[in-house]
Amino acid sequence: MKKIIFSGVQPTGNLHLGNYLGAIKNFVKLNNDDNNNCIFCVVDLHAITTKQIPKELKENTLETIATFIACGIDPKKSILFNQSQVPAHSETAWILSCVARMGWLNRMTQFKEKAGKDKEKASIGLYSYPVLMAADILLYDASHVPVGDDQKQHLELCRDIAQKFNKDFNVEEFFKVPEPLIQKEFSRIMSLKDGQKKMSKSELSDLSRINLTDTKDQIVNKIKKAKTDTLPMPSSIDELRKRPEVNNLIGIYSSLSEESLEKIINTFSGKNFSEFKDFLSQLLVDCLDPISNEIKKLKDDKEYLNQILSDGSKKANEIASKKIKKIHEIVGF
Ligand code: AQP
Repeated sequence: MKKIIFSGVQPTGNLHLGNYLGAIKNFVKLNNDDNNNCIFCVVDLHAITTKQIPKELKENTLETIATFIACGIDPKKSILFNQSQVPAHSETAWILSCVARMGWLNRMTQFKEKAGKDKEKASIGLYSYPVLMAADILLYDASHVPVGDDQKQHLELCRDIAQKFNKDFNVEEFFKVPEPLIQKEFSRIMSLKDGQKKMSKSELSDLSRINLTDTKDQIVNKIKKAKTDTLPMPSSIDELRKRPEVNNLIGIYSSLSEESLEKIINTFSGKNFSEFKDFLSQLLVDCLDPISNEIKKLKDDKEYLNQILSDGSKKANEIASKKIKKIHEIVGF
């Protein structure tokens, strides 16, 4: 039996190094494994939980697909589509929102972070975002969901919703309870300006993130300006853990080079930050330059990208429409 892998990315702007190291790099590995059937979704319904400009949303959807392919996901092996083209996602989300409990959603930290102080003005969609995410995953009987660490809580909620639906309607194992696939190390890449905040597309300052389409000069400049502290490079893991910004930069280095933290610390211990930053910039440029060139090339071929979305949506609709039909029967429609 093949594993069914499902994950989504919001088309809310330039994808960044956090999306790449926390999620997409893992998607590529999973896509390359013949034991998996992978479904990767551009979650445009999730994107509109915060304000989007329609023309930009369309462009960002194509850019997200271009990024998937540029990073190494093969559209012939994996299903790539956008969520809005498969109506069963919205419909299942409604049904599941009648199963999920307010108390469960009230605990979601992402809503609290994204809604900020003025929760009264946040959209209802932003609040029920994790229920839609559960619908995405459960519709395809996904066994595994590769995500960054920030989505861990939402996945736990998805598991709770699946179990409650199965129990409430007495349909044991109708919804498969999915397993999260979260990398052990560096599953949360932090902002270059604040080691306590995650790197994010919606953060106002572009200096806080490395976009996958950044030029060499932009990368070098952002790493040069990345926040550190006044101490020299750390000489032990214990010391590293107490310095969030430095921990983040060395973590990025380790994740890209696949070298252990110990080895990196030994190499740079006691040296100036500028020396380490030069190596890190070079590593980033070597890794991201081919991806960024490919994204730019693919973005010019809108016909090709639209064709991939249309083919992927057809395949996804075939799977999802069978599942929603069964949901109707179970619920009593
Ligand atoms: N900083 C991060 N470190 C590790 N993984 C991350 N992911 C996002 N940020 C980081 C992972 O990338 C996948 C796609 O995320 P998303 O675009 O659907 O939504 P998000 O988590 O809300 O990402 P952003 O960049 O913060 O977007 P905005 O600003 O639009 O909300 C997910 O698997 C996520 O875990």
